[in-house]
Amino acid sequence: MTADLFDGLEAAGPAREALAPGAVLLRGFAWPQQAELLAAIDTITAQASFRRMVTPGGHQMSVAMTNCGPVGWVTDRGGYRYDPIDPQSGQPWPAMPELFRELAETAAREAGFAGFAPDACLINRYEPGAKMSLHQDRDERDVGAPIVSVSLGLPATFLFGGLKRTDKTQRYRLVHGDVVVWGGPARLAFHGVASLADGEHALLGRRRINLTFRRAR
Ligand code: MD6
Ligand code: FE
Repeated sequence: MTADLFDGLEAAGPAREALAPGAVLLRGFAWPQQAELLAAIDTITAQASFRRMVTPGGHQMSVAMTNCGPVGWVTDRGGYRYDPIDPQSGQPWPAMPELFRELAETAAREAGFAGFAPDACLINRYEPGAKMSLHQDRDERDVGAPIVSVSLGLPATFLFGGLKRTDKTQRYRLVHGDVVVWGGPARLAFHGVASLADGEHALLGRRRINLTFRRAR
């Protein structure tokens, strides 16, 4: 019985995988909190619903987004920014649950970035076919702080490249409960998510949800 469980873990890869200097994948790190995370996401999205934002270039994103915390990442025809107000409701974003803050802080510490205090949590929802093109996360004032990324629901292929858009990318499969921490020399690496394959997740159905925690200001 125990052997079977361990076989499963080994099949998913080692518990800790270095993607690059400064970037580490912590397999299953959010697994113990999964039920509370999903309940908190439901509460947040009841107040600030998922919406597909428009890029400055006028394209509607395939990924639906919302936020919690003091500031939220938004995009519209005017550009990308962190905003304390949800433009959809005119209200502040829902508060960041203590559970979120703690998970982000402990994952960052585990990866060698002690003292991470996120002020923004972007919540991404992928349905089959949704993807995120190669980009850098560079709208944050202080790129000295890492980013912590939590994957829930359907598996995704994460693309991870270098500091130049044209650098070769590597592919990693991220599954429910995996956490990627990303800072230091990797902080401005290009990355993206390949078109989500269809499937059925026991808790989330035909969806992947990703939380990314940042120190934005
Ligand atoms: C996603 N993640 O996994 C999109 N950015 O849905 C990101 O864009 C990302 O996972 C910076 C650091 C980690 C990430
Ligand atoms: Fe990103």
